[in-house]
Amino acid sequence: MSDASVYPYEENGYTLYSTAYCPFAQRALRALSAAKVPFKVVEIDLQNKPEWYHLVNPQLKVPALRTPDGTILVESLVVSEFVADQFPESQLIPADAIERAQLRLFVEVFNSRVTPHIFGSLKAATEEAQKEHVDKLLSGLREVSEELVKQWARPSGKGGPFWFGDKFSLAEINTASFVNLLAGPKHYRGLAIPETDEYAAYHKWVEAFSQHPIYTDFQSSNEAIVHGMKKFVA
Ligand SMILES: N[C@@H](CCC(=O)N[C@@H](CS)C(=O)NCC(=O)O)C(=O)O
Repeated sequence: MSDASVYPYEENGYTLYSTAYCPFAQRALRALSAAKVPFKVVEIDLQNKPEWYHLVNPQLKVPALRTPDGTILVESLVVSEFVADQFPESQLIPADAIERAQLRLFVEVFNSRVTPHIFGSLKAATEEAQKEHVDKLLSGLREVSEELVKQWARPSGKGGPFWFGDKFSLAEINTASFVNLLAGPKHYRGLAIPETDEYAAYHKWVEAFSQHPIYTDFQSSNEAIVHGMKKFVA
C-alpha cells in the first residue's frame, strides 16, 4: 500500500488482523466465529509486518479488531470479551454477574497458573529449572481440574463437559489455544498429564472441547506447535 495513512479494512464490517498460528489471535478468531459474526481476516506476517500495521496497533501485535465504526480494539482478552458483550444472544458468557465473575476467575486461574509455565519450561536452561516449571504446570492443571469440578456442581455448569455446561463459551475461547500449546512441553520436556482422579475433570473438558468445530477450525497441529516453539527451547 503506497499511501502511508491507508490500511486495509472491511467497510461497515469487522476486520480482524490476525496470524494463523498465534494462540492470542485464535481467541479472537474463535470468539467471532462462535458469535457467528461475519468478519474479514487480514493475515499479518509477523516476520515481515506491513508498514501500515502501526496505524492499526502501535504495539505491532496481533490480534487487533476493527469494528464497523472504526474503533480498533487490541489485546486478545479484551477482544473476546467485547465480542461476548456485543453479541449477548451468542451466550458466550452467562447473563448473571456472579457467573460471569466465576468464568473470568476460571480463565484467570488457567492463565496465571498454567500459561507462564508453558514457555517457562521451554526457556529454562537447567534440568532443575525445567523440572520446576513442569511441576508447576502439573499443579496448575490440577487447579484447573478442581475449578471444573466446582463449576460443574453449580447450576451454570450443569455437570459439564464444557465450563458453561453444554455450551462452548468464553471459558474455552480464552484458554483452549494454550491447552493446544502444551504439545510443546510434552515434546521438549516430557510433560505427561496423569490419568488420575485429580486430573479427570481436566481430561473430560479437553476431550469435549477438542471435538468442537469452533476449536478444530482454528487448531494448530502438534507438529506445527513443536516446530514453532523450537526457537524458545533453551
Ligand atoms: N497480550 C497480547 C499478546 C499478543 C501477542 O504477543 N501476539 C504475538 C503473536 S502470537 C505478537 O503479535 N508478537 C509480535 C511479534 O512477533 O512481533 C494479547 O493477548 O493480545
